[in-house]
Amino acid sequence: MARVGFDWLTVELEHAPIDIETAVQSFGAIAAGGCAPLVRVPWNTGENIKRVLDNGAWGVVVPMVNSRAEAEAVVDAARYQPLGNRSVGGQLHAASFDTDPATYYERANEEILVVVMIEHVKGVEAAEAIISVAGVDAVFIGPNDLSNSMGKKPVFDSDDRQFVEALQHVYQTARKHGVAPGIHVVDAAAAQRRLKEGWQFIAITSEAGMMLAKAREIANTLGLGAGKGVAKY
Ligand code: 3PY
Ligand code: MG
Repeated sequence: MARVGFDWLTVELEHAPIDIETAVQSFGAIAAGGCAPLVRVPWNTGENIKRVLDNGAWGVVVPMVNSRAEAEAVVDAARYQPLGNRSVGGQLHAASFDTDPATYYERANEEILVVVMIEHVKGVEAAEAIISVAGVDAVFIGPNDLSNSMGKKPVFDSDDRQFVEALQHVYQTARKHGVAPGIHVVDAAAAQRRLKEGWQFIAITSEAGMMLAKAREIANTLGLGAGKGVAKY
Protein backbone atom coordinates (compact mmCIF):
# COMPACT_ATOMS: atom_id res chain seq x y z
CA MET A 1 0.00 0.00 0.00
CA ALA A 2 2.88 2.39 0.76
CA ARG A 3 4.19 2.01 -2.79
CA VAL A 4 0.91 2.60 -4.62
CA GLY A 5 1.47 6.36 -4.71
CA PHE A 6 -0.65 7.84 -1.91
CA ASP A 7 0.95 10.70 0.05
CA TRP A 8 0.11 9.08 3.37
CA LEU A 9 -1.52 6.04 4.89
CA THR A 10 -3.35 5.97 8.18
CA VAL A 11 -2.95 2.89 10.34
CA GLU A 12 -6.40 2.41 11.82
CA LEU A 13 -6.40 1.62 15.54
CA GLU A 14 -9.87 2.96 16.30
CA HIS A 15 -12.10 0.39 14.64
CA ALA A 16 -9.66 -2.28 13.38
CA PRO A 17 -8.08 -5.14 15.37
CA ILE A 18 -4.52 -3.82 15.25
CA ASP A 19 -2.33 -3.67 18.33
CA ILE A 20 0.59 -1.37 19.05
CA GLU A 21 3.28 -3.80 17.87
CA THR A 22 1.63 -4.35 14.49
CA ALA A 23 1.07 -0.61 14.20
CA VAL A 24 4.75 0.14 14.86
CA GLN A 25 5.88 -2.39 12.24
CA SER A 26 3.47 -0.77 9.81
CA PHE A 27 4.91 2.71 10.49
CA GLY A 28 8.38 1.41 9.59
CA ALA A 29 7.18 -0.32 6.43
CA ILE A 30 5.15 2.70 5.29
CA ALA A 31 8.02 5.13 5.86
CA ALA A 32 10.43 2.78 4.05
CA GLY A 33 7.97 2.67 1.15
CA GLY A 34 8.25 6.43 0.67
CA CYS A 35 4.90 7.29 2.22
CA ALA A 36 3.98 9.19 5.39
CA PRO A 37 2.82 6.89 8.22
CA LEU A 38 -0.13 8.39 10.08
CA VAL A 39 -2.28 6.67 12.65
CA ARG A 40 -5.78 7.01 13.97
CA VAL A 41 -5.67 6.36 17.70
CA PRO A 42 -8.49 4.41 19.37
CA TRP A 43 -9.55 7.40 21.47
CA ASN A 44 -8.34 10.79 22.65
CA THR A 45 -5.95 9.86 25.45
CA GLY A 46 -2.40 10.94 26.18
CA GLU A 47 -1.30 7.32 26.47
CA ASN A 48 -2.59 6.44 23.00
CA ILE A 49 -1.00 9.48 21.39
CA LYS A 50 2.36 9.11 23.14
CA ARG A 51 2.83 5.45 22.28
CA VAL A 52 2.23 5.84 18.56
CA LEU A 53 4.30 9.01 18.19
CA ASP A 54 7.18 7.65 20.26
CA ASN A 55 7.28 4.60 18.02
CA GLY A 56 7.32 6.11 14.58
CA ALA A 57 4.04 7.66 13.47
CA TRP A 58 4.51 10.95 11.65
CA GLY A 59 1.10 12.18 12.64
CA VAL A 60 -2.00 11.38 14.65
CA VAL A 61 -5.68 11.48 13.73
CA VAL A 62 -7.73 11.78 16.90
CA PRO A 63 -11.40 10.75 16.85
CA MET A 64 -14.43 12.55 18.30
CA VAL A 65 -13.00 15.88 19.42
CA ASN A 66 -16.06 17.77 20.63
CA SER A 67 -14.74 20.71 22.63
CA ARG A 68 -11.85 23.13 23.01
CA ALA A 69 -10.67 21.27 26.12
CA GLU A 70 -10.53 18.02 24.14
CA ALA A 71 -8.57 19.70 21.32
CA GLU A 72 -6.17 21.17 23.87
CA ALA A 73 -5.67 17.70 25.35
CA VAL A 74 -4.67 16.42 21.89
CA VAL A 75 -2.08 19.17 21.44
CA ASP A 76 -0.83 18.71 24.99
CA ALA A 77 -0.11 15.04 24.28
CA ALA A 78 1.24 15.45 20.75
CA ARG A 79 3.50 18.52 21.10
CA TYR A 80 6.64 18.97 23.14
CA GLN A 81 7.24 22.09 25.22
CA PRO A 82 6.39 24.93 24.79
CA LEU A 83 3.28 23.98 22.78
CA GLY A 84 2.40 20.92 24.85
CA ASN A 85 3.61 18.49 27.46
CA ARG A 86 4.59 15.43 25.45
CA SER A 87 7.00 13.34 27.48
CA VAL A 88 10.51 13.05 26.04
CA GLY A 89 11.75 9.52 25.39
CA GLY A 90 12.01 6.67 22.92
CA GLN A 91 14.17 5.74 19.93
CA LEU A 92 11.90 4.60 17.13
CA HIS A 93 10.42 8.05 16.54
CA ALA A 94 13.84 9.26 15.37
CA ALA A 95 14.54 6.07 13.40
CA SER A 96 11.25 6.49 11.58
CA PHE A 97 12.44 9.91 10.36
CA ASP A 98 15.91 8.51 9.61
CA THR A 99 17.49 10.85 12.11
CA ASP A 100 18.82 10.95 15.68
CA PRO A 101 16.72 11.68 18.79
CA ALA A 102 18.22 15.16 19.37
CA THR A 103 17.23 16.26 15.86
CA TYR A 104 13.84 14.64 16.26
CA TYR A 105 13.16 16.54 19.50
CA GLU A 106 14.20 19.77 17.83
CA ARG A 107 11.93 19.36 14.83
CA ALA A 108 8.99 17.27 16.01
CA ASN A 109 6.73 20.20 16.91
CA GLU A 110 6.99 21.45 13.33
CA GLU A 111 6.88 18.12 11.54
CA ILE A 112 4.39 15.96 13.44
CA LEU A 113 0.92 16.28 11.93
CA VAL A 114 -1.91 16.79 14.41
CA VAL A 115 -5.37 16.09 13.03
CA VAL A 116 -8.50 16.42 15.14
CA MET A 117 -11.71 14.78 14.03
CA ILE A 118 -15.01 16.62 14.07
CA GLU A 119 -17.64 13.94 13.79
CA HIS A 120 -20.43 14.94 16.14
CA VAL A 121 -22.89 17.83 16.15
CA LYS A 122 -21.24 18.95 19.41
CA GLY A 123 -17.93 19.25 17.55
CA VAL A 124 -19.58 21.21 14.75
CA GLU A 125 -21.06 23.62 17.29
CA ALA A 126 -17.63 24.01 18.91
CA ALA A 127 -15.76 24.15 15.56
CA GLU A 128 -14.40 27.66 16.10
CA ALA A 129 -13.15 26.82 19.60
CA ILE A 130 -11.60 23.51 18.47
CA ILE A 131 -9.95 24.63 15.23
CA SER A 132 -8.45 27.79 16.74
CA VAL A 133 -6.36 25.78 19.23
CA ALA A 134 -2.67 26.44 18.45
CA GLY A 135 -0.95 23.26 17.33
CA VAL A 136 -3.88 21.80 15.36
CA ASP A 137 -2.82 21.28 11.72
CA ALA A 138 -5.91 19.74 10.16
CA VAL A 139 -9.51 18.96 10.94
CA PHE A 140 -10.97 15.74 9.60
CA ILE A 141 -14.70 15.11 9.33
CA GLY A 142 -16.02 11.63 10.06
CA PRO A 143 -19.22 11.77 8.03
CA ASN A 144 -20.64 8.52 9.38
CA ASP A 145 -20.45 9.45 13.05
CA LEU A 146 -21.52 12.99 12.22
CA SER A 147 -24.67 11.81 10.48
CA ASN A 148 -25.27 9.31 13.28
CA SER A 149 -25.03 12.10 15.87
CA MET A 150 -27.81 13.88 13.96
CA GLY A 151 -30.04 10.86 14.51
CA LYS A 152 -29.64 9.83 10.87
CA LYS A 153 -28.15 6.81 9.14
CA PRO A 154 -24.34 6.67 9.00
CA VAL A 155 -23.31 7.86 5.52
CA PHE A 156 -20.19 9.06 3.75
CA ASP A 157 -22.12 11.75 1.93
CA SER A 158 -25.59 13.21 1.85
CA ASP A 159 -27.66 16.07 0.46
CA ASP A 160 -29.33 16.43 3.82
CA ARG A 161 -29.33 20.13 4.65
CA GLN A 162 -28.12 19.82 8.26
CA PHE A 163 -25.25 17.57 7.10
CA VAL A 164 -24.24 19.85 4.21
CA GLU A 165 -24.34 22.96 6.41
CA ALA A 166 -22.25 21.23 9.08
CA LEU A 167 -19.59 20.41 6.48
CA GLN A 168 -19.59 23.95 5.15
CA HIS A 169 -19.26 25.41 8.61
CA VAL A 170 -16.28 23.21 9.49
CA TYR A 171 -14.67 23.85 6.10
CA GLN A 172 -15.00 27.63 6.38
CA THR A 173 -13.82 27.71 9.97
CA ALA A 174 -10.74 25.66 9.04
CA ARG A 175 -9.93 27.97 6.14
CA LYS A 176 -10.29 31.02 8.35
CA HIS A 177 -7.68 29.65 10.77
CA GLY A 178 -5.24 28.32 8.17
CA VAL A 179 -6.01 24.74 9.21
CA ALA A 180 -6.35 22.08 6.48
CA PRO A 181 -9.96 20.90 6.08
CA GLY A 182 -10.34 17.15 5.62
CA ILE A 183 -12.97 14.51 5.17
CA HIS A 184 -13.28 10.75 4.68
CA VAL A 185 -14.76 9.76 1.31
CA VAL A 186 -15.88 6.53 -0.23
CA ASP A 187 -14.13 6.45 -3.62
CA ALA A 188 -11.89 8.25 -6.10
CA ALA A 189 -14.75 10.21 -7.71
CA ALA A 190 -15.78 11.58 -4.32
CA ALA A 191 -12.15 12.44 -3.56
CA GLN A 192 -11.88 14.40 -6.83
CA ARG A 193 -15.05 16.30 -6.02
CA ARG A 194 -13.87 17.19 -2.52
CA LEU A 195 -10.46 18.25 -3.86
CA LYS A 196 -12.17 20.60 -6.32
CA GLU A 197 -14.16 22.09 -3.45
CA GLY A 198 -10.86 22.81 -1.69
CA TRP A 199 -10.66 20.04 0.92
CA GLN A 200 -7.02 19.19 1.58
CA PHE A 201 -6.78 16.14 3.85
CA ILE A 202 -8.82 13.42 2.18
CA ALA A 203 -8.92 9.78 3.21
CA ILE A 204 -10.41 7.30 0.76
CA THR A 205 -12.27 4.27 2.14
CA SER A 206 -9.87 1.72 3.74
CA GLU A 207 -7.70 -1.19 2.71
CA ALA A 208 -10.19 -3.63 4.26
CA GLY A 209 -13.06 -1.88 2.47
CA MET A 210 -11.15 -2.02 -0.83
CA MET A 211 -10.37 -5.70 -0.42
CA LEU A 212 -13.90 -6.69 0.55
CA ALA A 213 -15.49 -4.56 -2.19
CA LYS A 214 -13.32 -6.24 -4.83
CA ALA A 215 -13.96 -9.70 -3.37
CA ARG A 216 -17.68 -8.99 -3.38
CA GLU A 217 -17.55 -7.88 -7.02
CA ILE A 218 -15.80 -11.13 -7.97
CA ALA A 219 -18.23 -13.26 -5.95
CA ASN A 220 -21.22 -11.47 -7.48
CA THR A 221 -19.87 -11.97 -10.99
CA LEU A 222 -19.74 -15.67 -10.22
CA GLY A 223 -23.27 -15.63 -8.83
CA LEU A 224 -22.00 -16.15 -5.27
CA GLY A 225 -22.70 -14.26 -2.07
CA ALA A 226 -26.27 -13.29 -3.02
CA GLY A 227 -25.39 -9.58 -3.25
CA LYS A 228 -24.30 -9.33 0.39
CA GLY A 229 -23.21 -5.85 1.42
CA VAL A 230 -19.88 -4.82 2.89
CA ALA A 231 -19.10 -1.82 5.08
CA LYS A 232 -17.41 0.81 2.93
CA TYR A 233 -14.56 1.52 5.36
C1 3PY B 1 -16.65 8.44 10.38
O1 3PY B 1 -17.18 8.57 9.26
O2 3PY B 1 -17.28 8.46 11.45
C2 3PY B 1 -15.23 8.23 10.46
O3 3PY B 1 -14.70 8.12 11.54
C3 3PY B 1 -14.48 8.17 9.18
O4 3PY B 1 -13.15 7.99 9.33
MG1 MG C 1 -15.94 8.02 13.16
